[in-house]
Amino acid sequence: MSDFDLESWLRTRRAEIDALLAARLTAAAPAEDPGRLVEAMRYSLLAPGKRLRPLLVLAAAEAVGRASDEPLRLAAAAVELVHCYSLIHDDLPDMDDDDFRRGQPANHRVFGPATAILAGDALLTLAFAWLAEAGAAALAATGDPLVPQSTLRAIAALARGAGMSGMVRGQARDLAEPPPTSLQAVERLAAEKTGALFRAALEVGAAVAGAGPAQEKALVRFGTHYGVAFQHADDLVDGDHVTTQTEARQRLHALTQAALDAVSLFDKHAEPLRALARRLADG
Ligand code: GRG
Repeated sequence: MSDFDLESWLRTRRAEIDALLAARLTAAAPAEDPGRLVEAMRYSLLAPGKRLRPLLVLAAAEAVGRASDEPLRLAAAAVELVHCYSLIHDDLPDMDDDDFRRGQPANHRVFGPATAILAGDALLTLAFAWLAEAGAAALAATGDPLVPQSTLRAIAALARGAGMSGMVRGQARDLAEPPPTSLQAVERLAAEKTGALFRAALEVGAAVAGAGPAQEKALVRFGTHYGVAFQHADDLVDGDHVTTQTEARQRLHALTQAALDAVSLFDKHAEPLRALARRLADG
């Protein structure tokens, strides 16, 4: 058994991501912030979230042996921006119509739906600016000629996970179709709506860290299984599942094991990734 201390790893990495988000999204003076756009972005982004997706970017990069630095953290934070946008839009009256998020009134309840839509739009677009900026900073710091290519891979992965074949597709399915009634349909929806962004997090980490093809494939498999397992875990907490609790629990454990198996080729540097998966299954 490894003596890796997940709690300490999480504390340090979360604090780094939180500090980066706060510093980068500096408060604009009210006169320079038309319609309280930046205030609305900060309101949701800096609210307490678990920062799971950026943590998975960092853990994937660490598995490949890449130490955490500012460009990597910026790329990780970009995934949190996309996640935060999706939560703001998901809570809108024409979507899930939720009043609370991250322990506070939903963005549209404070700023109104129009500003909430724009805050989400601005977070989504900012994510791609940060990925590009992370690549430029890594290139300037290292001169590594492979950086432009890995940056493009990261940008493409995040766009794919967020967009029409990933999270947005899942959201469209959720709105357009009756709720799924079979385990297979539940997991297809989860893979798109929730899993695609987790998978993208692993792909961003792999790309930025310069993972080789076998390493990248392993990390993508981890992300795919982890994403669906996360949704089962979330549904179990919410008592929100169409299958039996027992079946949901079995699937959570099977998918977690599949995620762990996927990264068996890595050495101890993958301990954060493994510990994050174990923690999901342990609740
Ligand atoms: C609006 C394009 C668009 C997509 C919305 C992610 C999503 C799709 C909707 C969120 C609805 C929801 C609550 C799904 C359950 C799984 C989930 C994504 C939970 C929230 O993620 P956490 O627990 O949240 O990581 P924090 O706040 O900790 O970051």
